[in-house]
Amino acid sequence: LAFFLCFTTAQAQNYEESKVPAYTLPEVLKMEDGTAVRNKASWENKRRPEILRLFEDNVYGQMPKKHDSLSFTVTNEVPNAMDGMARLKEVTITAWKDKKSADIHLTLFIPTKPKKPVPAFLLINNRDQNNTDPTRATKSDFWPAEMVVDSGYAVAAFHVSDAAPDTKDSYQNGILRLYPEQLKADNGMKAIGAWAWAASRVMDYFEADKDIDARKVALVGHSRGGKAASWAGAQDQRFAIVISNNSGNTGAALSRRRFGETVKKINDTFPHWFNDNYKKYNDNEAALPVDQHMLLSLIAPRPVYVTSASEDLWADPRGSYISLLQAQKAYNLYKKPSALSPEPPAINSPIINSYLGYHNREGKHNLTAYDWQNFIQFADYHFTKQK
Ligand code: GTR
Repeated sequence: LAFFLCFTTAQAQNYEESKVPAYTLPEVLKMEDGTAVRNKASWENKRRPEILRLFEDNVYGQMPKKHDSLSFTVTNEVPNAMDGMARLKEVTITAWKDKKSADIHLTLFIPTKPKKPVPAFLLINNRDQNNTDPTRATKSDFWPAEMVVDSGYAVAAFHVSDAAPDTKDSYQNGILRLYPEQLKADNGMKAIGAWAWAASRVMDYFEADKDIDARKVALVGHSRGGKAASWAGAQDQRFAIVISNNSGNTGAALSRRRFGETVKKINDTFPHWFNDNYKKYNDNEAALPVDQHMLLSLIAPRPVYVTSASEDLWADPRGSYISLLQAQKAYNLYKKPSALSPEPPAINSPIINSYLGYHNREGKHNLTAYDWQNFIQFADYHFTKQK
């Protein structure tokens, strides 16, 4: 019994700052070979591609660039949705490769009032499908579509299960049917990569929809969806703003802190999220050639907003903030102003007027109306007020 107790203590999650191990983060602005990165050109041509490849190979898996064709079918259109406030479009985005196809179902409300084209918010929905009910019979603060539309933005969502169902036995049954070679590769894409891939296909659709200002799309994801949103926004520079809500381990939080969820824990519980190589870093974070501050740095110079929730220690609020602070090094190359202070702000004190934004909401792990209000403020600042 003594041995068993000892064993379980060793495996228990750490929630104490004093027990965070000493760690050294890989430098955002230093190449693998030790060369310093001093300007935008070497960042964009050398370090950024290097970091992307390190994340593909060691964490999220490859991002397949090629499909044979893509089609967009509007399956339902309601001109006077939301009591006349919005036009509803339900769109099926179909990707084809080697005679196989996969569908992403998009729900999109476009405000009727402001002049077109409009900026948009896109949510990667990882929770109940009813959160994005197109009929609005069910409403949810997880996707407060009326509030977003009322603020002058189009609001869209797709569900992760279209891209990759969220279980280890079924994740193959989405877009991975088009890319079977990924299932065999140690650096092959799995569910999180597939969700990010789908977000980029929605961006392809936005570029074709004249009602949408595709240069002003803010991508939002919560928790596992926030990991996918961060990865999508890191690679696909068409996303103008990236919002990583309570994304935690292998999202915004630093893995080396081993605070709350750890790499081993996430790989054991969700073996279908990250590539096979990532399992080598179970209880071995120091060997990772990246940490999550480098993921956020890839979003530079585009605005990024990270959130935590005060009771969501599993997702390491402090580690998410330090990660954002470290990512600032890439923003500095572009002289993009940041209002981050060395210590995290108080609870419910959002940092909005900054290229790197952050809040720590009072309460539990969730995506709420409070979070969305701040996302809208952040987008207002960057899309209209600041420019
Ligand atoms: C948890 C998981 C987290 C986070 C969360 C969620 O079980 O450990 O990494 O993704 O689920 O998606 O709500």
